[in-house]
Amino acid sequence: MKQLILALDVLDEEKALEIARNVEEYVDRIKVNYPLVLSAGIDVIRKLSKIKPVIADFKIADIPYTSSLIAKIAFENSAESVIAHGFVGSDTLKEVCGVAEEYGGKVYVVTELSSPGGEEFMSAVSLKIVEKAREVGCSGLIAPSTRIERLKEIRRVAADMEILCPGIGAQKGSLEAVKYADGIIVGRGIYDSRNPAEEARKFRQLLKI
Ligand code: NUP
Repeated sequence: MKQLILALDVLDEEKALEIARNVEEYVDRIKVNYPLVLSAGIDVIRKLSKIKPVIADFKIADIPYTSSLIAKIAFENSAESVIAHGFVGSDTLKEVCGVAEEYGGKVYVVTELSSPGGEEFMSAVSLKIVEKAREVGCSGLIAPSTRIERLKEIRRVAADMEILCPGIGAQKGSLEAVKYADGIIVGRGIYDSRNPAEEARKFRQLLKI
């Protein structure tokens, strides 16, 4: 079954918990990012993880040692998985995957950002990033729904890996991404709508195709 992942980029903890409870019936996991964690504090991960497993989207992109500390903090605070950047190279990815393994957690690697700028530098190396991520033993990849041709390429070389796709909704990514992804990540399309539960229900329906 393909997954629906809620990207919860709101700034207020109460609001975040309220939205998470409203949509819990329809979403598989919740992804937090810096806006929420820097405003509400790291403990918000633990609180949300009582509702659904939490992906900590810290886009880890540092030297191996510093990256391992970031991953450790995420897992110590109940994150189920972390997101790391791939362009940093295999030493950092190896270190982060090592930490994840200690906690029984997962690591997803960003191939190329879904925003237009992702094409300026990252598209040129994203297939190499896929190879490195696989070599190191990372669980999965983040790939754009906003550039279907790139997503297809990434799927082609990563047939054996889990792929999560952001960009559907506010970034106008294509729903066709559902065909190539194991899960979609939707933020504003759900939490900024008048009725987040209803929007989440519709996305859940789409994943059944
Ligand atoms: O390439 C990426 N694109 C992207 O949008 C990698 C990501 N991790 N994200 C994240 O997905 C982004 O930081 C945000 O948290 C979420 C998309 O939110 P929205 O555009 O659906 O509101």
